Parts: sequence; C-alpha cells; structure tokens
Amino acid sequence: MKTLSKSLALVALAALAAAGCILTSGQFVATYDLPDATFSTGGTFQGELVDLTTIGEYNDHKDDIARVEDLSLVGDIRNNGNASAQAEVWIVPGATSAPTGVVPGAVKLWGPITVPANSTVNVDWNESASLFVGRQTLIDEIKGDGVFGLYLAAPSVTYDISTSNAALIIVFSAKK
Ligand SMILES: [Ca+2]
Repeated sequence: MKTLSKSLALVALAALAAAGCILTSGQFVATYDLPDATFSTGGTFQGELVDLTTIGEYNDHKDDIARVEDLSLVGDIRNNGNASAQAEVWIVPGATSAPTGVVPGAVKLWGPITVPANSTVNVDWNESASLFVGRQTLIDEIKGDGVFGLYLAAPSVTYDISTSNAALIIVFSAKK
C-alpha cells in the first residue's frame, strides 16, 4: 500500500510538472488516493469518506492554511458500456461515513465528463480543472475539518463505469 501511494504521489507530481505548476516556498501538495470504483445501472453505489487528516502534508499544516492554490481530480474513467455515458463526482460536506446512496444537500463537485462507449478517458490536470463546478464547497472543507464524502453519479440513463488511478490533489499555501 505504501508503494502504491508513493507511485501515485509521483504521478501527481508529474501531473503538476506537466501543467507547468511550480511549487514555491510555503506551498504544499496533498494527494489523496481514491479507491478504484465501478458503478453501473442498478449496480453498487460508490461512496468514499475522505479524511484529509490522514495525509501528512495536510495534517501538518491544516490549522495554518492560507490559501487553496489549485485543485485537481485525476484518474482514468472507463466506460464499459456500448453507449456514450457521463460521470460526475458529488461532495457531501457533513459526511461522517461513506455515503451509501444519493445524499440530500450534496453538492455537485465535478463533471459531467462524457466517456465514449467502450473507451477510457485519462483525466489529466488541465482537463480536470475545467470540470470543477463546486470548487468553493471543497475549498471550505479543506479549510474546515478536512472530512467529507464523495460519490460518483451518472446523469446518463444507463451506465457502466470504472475508475482507476484516481486521486484528489490539493495545492495549498500555509502561513508557516
Ligand atoms: Ca466536513
């Protein structure tokens, strides 16, 4: 597991470098690895409780965050179906356990992204940035308790989606 986290962190840094994002003094990167997920029409609902305090870079500075500089959700989204499908990510600010179904009051965080039939879309740093629609809700959580729920949704009528190598990457500056 440690090896996996390390390799994903390297992927995150490579993504940052590719996006021309250079860290300056006082800036930190927190990478939260998301589990692989599959969700399909009538299938399993995919919810995750994110606890950013489990990440050292975040936990060390969580009381001193000056600004959230950048956010990204990267990863591979696979459409296993024979028709084009859309995927979204929703955030549940007050969650204390992994969402097990659609939550009233949840905020759409990201998407939708369209994935062609039987294809995989690799969402990189730049593409991800343009897909955030609930950025402020996430920023408030990062500056708040750092604990929130995320779940996948699909506005398509039928869908069969898998995600892999997914991570939430946060670039923030700290006061000390
Ligand atoms: Ca919270």
